[in-house]
Amino acid sequence: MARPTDEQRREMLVDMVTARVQSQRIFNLQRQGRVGTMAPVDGHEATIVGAAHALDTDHDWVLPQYREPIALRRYGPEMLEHVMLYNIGHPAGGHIPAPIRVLPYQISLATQIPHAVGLAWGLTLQDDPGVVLVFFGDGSSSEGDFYEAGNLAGVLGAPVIFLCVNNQWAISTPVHLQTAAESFAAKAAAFGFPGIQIDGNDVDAVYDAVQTARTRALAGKGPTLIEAVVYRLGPHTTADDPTRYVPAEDLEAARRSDPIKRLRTELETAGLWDDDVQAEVEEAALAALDAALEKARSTPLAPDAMLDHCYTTDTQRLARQRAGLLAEAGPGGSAR
Ligand SMILES: Cc1ncc(C[n+]2csc(CCOP(=O)(O)OP(=O)(O)O)c2C)c(N)n1
Ligand SMILES: [Mg+2]
Repeated sequence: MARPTDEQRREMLVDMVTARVQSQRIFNLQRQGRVGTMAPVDGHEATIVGAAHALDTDHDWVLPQYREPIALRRYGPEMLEHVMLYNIGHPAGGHIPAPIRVLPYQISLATQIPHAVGLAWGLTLQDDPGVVLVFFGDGSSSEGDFYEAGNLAGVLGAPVIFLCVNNQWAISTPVHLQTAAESFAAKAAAFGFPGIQIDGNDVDAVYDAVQTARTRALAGKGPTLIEAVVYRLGPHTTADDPTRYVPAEDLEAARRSDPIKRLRTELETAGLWDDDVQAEVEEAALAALDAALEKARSTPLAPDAMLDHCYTTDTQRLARQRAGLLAEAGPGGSAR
């Protein structure tokens, strides 16, 4: 079993606390009308952070859905800038500059999964020593893209890790209405590669599962499907009222398994964490968030920015539209 060191576990808790505090602040900013709709991270931290810490940020790629980017701090401070640009609706939030190996937010369910397989197969063709980890939800697993991508990955033996975050809900659809399968992990049998179910609130279990899958992928043995079982502790998004459908007793039970409480208790017992550290981490997280929001708000917005990052070079139609937008804005024009 690959076990993280004490120092890694401490770093993981820093990332988990940072993500939750920042996510809660962004939630409040939405309530003030300062950012758009957002999906809180609460309850998913051990899975996202544990996975990120098992990867090599210099070589391995991460394709998130929409709940993960705030917890991918390990990939660099640029991630928070991306999150804030995205949250204010700035077109620059649709792109993460190199060398960060993380793709932008994906709202259209499951489309990141075939992208991950293509990217992973591309790495193999280029003899690039990296793997690709793709996050998707229990709800996304019902999309055709998941099955097509899983099948192709199995056939190609692509170096990809499918990480299904089973948080029990797809908005208001509970897992028992999502699938009649015994588990999401069991679906790997149809693709011809291993599928394992783990406790996604246990950062050590996530770290171990991702390390094992990574080693396997790098050895040319192909993909792994990991189902991380967690519980969505917050609303689906700022546009949701979960009190209408989440049973209060289930939520209460899930709160007792809160991944942050769990790791914090363990680290406190080992003398590696205390209230002062907690306060310092929270303060630094909020300061970083304020700075990233400020930076995002002052990022210039070119009138034709929405056409950037669609293609490497504009198609003829895009080029015409770009010229039209620039002409409309006039010299030195801005979209704001
Ligand atoms: C192709 C597509 N269909 C429907 C939606 C609407 N939608 C947005 S989030 C969501 C639920 C997704 O659930 P899950 O994959 O479990 O992720 P979670 O929100 O639980 O993290 C749905 C149905 C969408 N964004 N894209
Ligand atoms: Mg879900």
